[in-house]
Amino acid sequence: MTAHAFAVGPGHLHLVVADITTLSVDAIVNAANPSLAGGGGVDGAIHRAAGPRLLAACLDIVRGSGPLPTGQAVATPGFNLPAAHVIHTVGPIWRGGANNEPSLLASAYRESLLAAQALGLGRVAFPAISCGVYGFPEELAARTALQTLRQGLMDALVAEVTMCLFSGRALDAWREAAGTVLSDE
Ligand code: AR6
Repeated sequence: MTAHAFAVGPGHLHLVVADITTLSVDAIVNAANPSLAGGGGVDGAIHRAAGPRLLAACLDIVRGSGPLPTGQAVATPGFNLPAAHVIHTVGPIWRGGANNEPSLLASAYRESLLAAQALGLGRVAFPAISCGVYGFPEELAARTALQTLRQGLMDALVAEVTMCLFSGRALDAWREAAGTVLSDE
């Protein structure tokens, strides 16, 4: 597994290339949609690996509280995953950039960190939210995410964040953004 580590305030941020469903962290973040009913991409992979109890837990949440708004986050158990918890968040669909997309993406990261903090979870892994089907440009997503994660680590919301990328090309883009947003360990 390729890994790059950065010290950020009292915590650490790692960039890795991996399948997020294999990571043994306290929580993995799911790039979901408001229905929490599963889907393609990383959402589909997480539901397959966690097993059917994850969908049941998600549907319970939507029955109780309604669809999850873009930029918000909610936690469930991880069921069959090595991660104990899944934090479901909804990133923005890219519609050209003039529709609040960067601040909604920042909110998805920040709210996920706050959900982890509320459960006392120290180690959280994120996929590149909105960078697949939702079409967010990778370089802008990386800068926005890393600035938000940097602030969350400085605020000690969690101790360790892993950005779990899915290709060498994505890793290159995130490394370049990290060079401007973070400082090397
Ligand atoms: N591990 C880590 N990253 C992954 C994995 C994996 N197993 N699989 C895909 N990725 P996407 P979005 C990367 O489309 O853009 C779903 O249908 C992928 O390469 O999963 O937020 C939901 O239900 C990309 O970089 O999420 C929503 O409807 C990143 O994960 C919608 O897609 C995100 O791609 C959400 O779209």
